[in-house]
Amino acid sequence: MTTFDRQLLELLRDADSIVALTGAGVSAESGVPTFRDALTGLWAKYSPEDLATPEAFARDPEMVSRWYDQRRCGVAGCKPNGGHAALAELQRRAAAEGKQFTLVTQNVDRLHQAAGSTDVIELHGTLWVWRCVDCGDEAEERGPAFSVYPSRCSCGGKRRPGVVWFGEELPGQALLQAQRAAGSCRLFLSVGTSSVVYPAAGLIDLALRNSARVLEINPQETPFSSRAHWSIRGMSGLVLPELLNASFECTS
Ligand code: BJW
Ligand code: ZN
Repeated sequence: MTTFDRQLLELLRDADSIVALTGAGVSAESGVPTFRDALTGLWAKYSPEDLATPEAFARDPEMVSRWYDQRRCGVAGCKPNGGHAALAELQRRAAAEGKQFTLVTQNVDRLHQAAGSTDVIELHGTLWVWRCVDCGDEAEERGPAFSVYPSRCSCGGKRRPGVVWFGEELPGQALLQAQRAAGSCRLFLSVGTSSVVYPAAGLIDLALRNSARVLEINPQETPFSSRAHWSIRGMSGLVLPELLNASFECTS
């Protein structure tokens, strides 16, 4: 059983605005691979330049779509874990008390929504929506693996996954909303992200510059660890539920 800092528990209980930024680590305990973990991360086996850029899709749409469709089908078998559930609970608690809670995710798996979180700000899109590169038509794909790669739109155009690749702009409205929330919150939680991909990682900076308290939950150190007010080295699926329970029970 972890003992948490009392000030952190009180802030988690009392703060009138909280932002949580999540990354792939939040879904690791659900069986979704992260990107940069040394042995198990996707980028340990595949090169991001070959798969996660618009140039890669233009060069080899078949390979890129096949890889993303495999990931879509893999995630279909994954369930949210205790970390997702705790963040959904934090949102419900905040709503009941008339407080602000904003969940910003870099994840493309929609496991937060599966756990009951609402109004999730998706900075890097989602694996579940595919978009025609010619007419822009979007469709949610929850079915079995595609039979043709790249899959085709009714207009004949190639369809790409609705994720944000390197060098692509993030969805403007989502980024703006996330920046506004980060720049005005009291407590910022950075959970399961290596904090090396921008502009998402810049949200932590924005929160720090506006005097928010920052809690990081990650088994590994990140470029922001030394600036976080609290750094908990652990797995979010275990730490978040314990932390939430402790803050519920905290009386002062
Ligand atoms: C656990 C755990 C457990 C394990 N519990 N934790 C400024 C400075 C430098 C570079 C740039 C900059 N601004 C822009 C850039 C370029 C680039 C960038 O940031 N590059 C850096 C990598 C150097 N950014 C971009 O290109 C972005 N676009 C952009 O800026 O456009 C500008 C523009 C303006 C106008 C016109 C046009 C363009 C786009 C970034 C898109 C990122 N896309 C990806 C792929 C999505 C699709 C897919 O799924 O394939 O998003 S890359 C990948 O990284 C994915 C993730 O969302 C993202 C972040 O990774 P995340 O979530 O942090 O995962 P990991 O694996 O890195 O970390 C996991 C962590 O969990 C680890 O720390 C573990 O320890 C921990 N962990 N188990 C808790 N159980
Ligand atoms: Zn089309």
